Amino acid sequence: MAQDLYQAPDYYHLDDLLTDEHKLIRDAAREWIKREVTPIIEDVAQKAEFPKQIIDGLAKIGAFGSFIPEEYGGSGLDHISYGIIMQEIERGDSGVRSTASVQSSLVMYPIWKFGSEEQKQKYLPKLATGELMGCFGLTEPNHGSNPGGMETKYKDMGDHYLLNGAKLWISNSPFADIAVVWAKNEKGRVHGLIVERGMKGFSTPETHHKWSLRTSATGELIFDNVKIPKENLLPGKSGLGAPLMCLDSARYGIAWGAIGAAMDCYDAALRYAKERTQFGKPIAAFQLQQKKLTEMITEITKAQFLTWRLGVLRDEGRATSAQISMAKRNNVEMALNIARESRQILGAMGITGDYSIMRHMMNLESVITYEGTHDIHLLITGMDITGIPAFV
Ligand code: TGC
Ligand code: FAD
Repeated sequence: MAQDLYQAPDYYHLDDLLTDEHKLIRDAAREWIKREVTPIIEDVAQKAEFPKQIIDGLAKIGAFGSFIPEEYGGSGLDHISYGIIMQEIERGDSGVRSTASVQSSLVMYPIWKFGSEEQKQKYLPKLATGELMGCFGLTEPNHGSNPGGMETKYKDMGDHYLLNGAKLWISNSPFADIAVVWAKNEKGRVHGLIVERGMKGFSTPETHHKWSLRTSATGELIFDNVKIPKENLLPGKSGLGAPLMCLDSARYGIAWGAIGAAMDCYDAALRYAKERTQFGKPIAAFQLQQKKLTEMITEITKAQFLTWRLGVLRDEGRATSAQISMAKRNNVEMALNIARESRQILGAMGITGDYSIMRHMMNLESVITYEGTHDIHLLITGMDITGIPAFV
């Protein structure tokens, strides 16, 4: 990849609304991405490899459980800090951000919120350093947008539970040490269980040939009569609301993350448009290209403020699931549109790995589908404003 010349756009001086601590966290993450991720990311994406060598660095910038209290190994930071870290990581690559989101919001968060004190002590400090990596199993082959229909089940066998079923499209599954798995008991009630690699009957085959999120390992979770110790059940909350609370945390991070991808595409397109000459002028001098760039920075600025406000509400404990859905939906679509427009500004160069734009564009095709599809988030907002669910 060409040299990383990234200059983060901040058209309305959003920086003025951040604290000194936010800026320090942001600068550290930004500098680390430039130093450790940019130089390798294109190569690993082309090879469809998860870059394990960056796990330690991700832990050091606070990407694993920044909002988890320090007593459990987290950084005890606010939600705006978590968002900023996700934004900076996704500026580098959505697949890397996925690894961090899953670890923080989908593995550490449920153990912290719904786990026993023993589970918190056992897992959280090691997840915070990356010594243990985790994954989250909700989606199944027959149940994606409708996880309430899940077929994965466990049975109480007296001294242990017996788990059977399968999960599909699971980020981090091929290398995760533990999986937070959502399954129904004999009464049909959803509970979370911690499944550890090495348990007999548990396997995690990798899903290959993805054109998107190639730096993130995706796979299945297969449970064939897996004996789960009783102490591995998350005791704090049952029902579909428990995994949906985790999704709120992850979707919030994605709303910030997508802005990072958009900012990177816009920055590259603006620089290219000023440097590339056709018909004796920089292409930035043509009105058609200015329209594209103007619309991009307008949309980025709107998304930055929407998301910053969402962060304030989340820090105050007032952000609703529907508000989070709106931000995830808006920002991911915005980023995907900006990636497509930026790609065009670069002409043929836009399809090469010399620039990050095509990689962002392909990654965002997953981001617009996972953590609730674009359509599902529309229906969540629709239900919130009308009071009428239109899912079925
Ligand atoms: P519904 O009947 O509406 O709700 C069931 C229960 O849950 C409660 N609830 C929530 N609780 C907390 N937070 C939320 N956001 C909640 N939303 C709903 C609700 O009150 C109810 O509680 P109770 O006590 O009455 O039982 O559920 P539904 O089955 O009608 O589904 C609603 C719907 C469609 C919105 C939901 O299922 C949904 O969001 N579907 C999308 C599925 C999804 O997003 N899957 C993501 C899988 S993980 C992933 O993609 C990771 S990618 C990560 C990466 O690599 O970055
Ligand atoms: P479906 O639910 O089959 O939807 C197909 C289409 O139908 C979509 O366009 C959808 O919007 C539309 N649709 C569905 N229902 C309705 C409706 N009621 N009204 C209107 N339209 C509707 N899951 C996990 O549990 N853990 C993970 O770590 C994880 N990581 C992922 C990583 C990647 C790279 C990808 C691609 C997915 C990942 N997922 C993960 C799964 C993801 O959450 C699901 O793909 C997503 O929820 C959609 O489910 P589906 O693919 O089965 O699509």
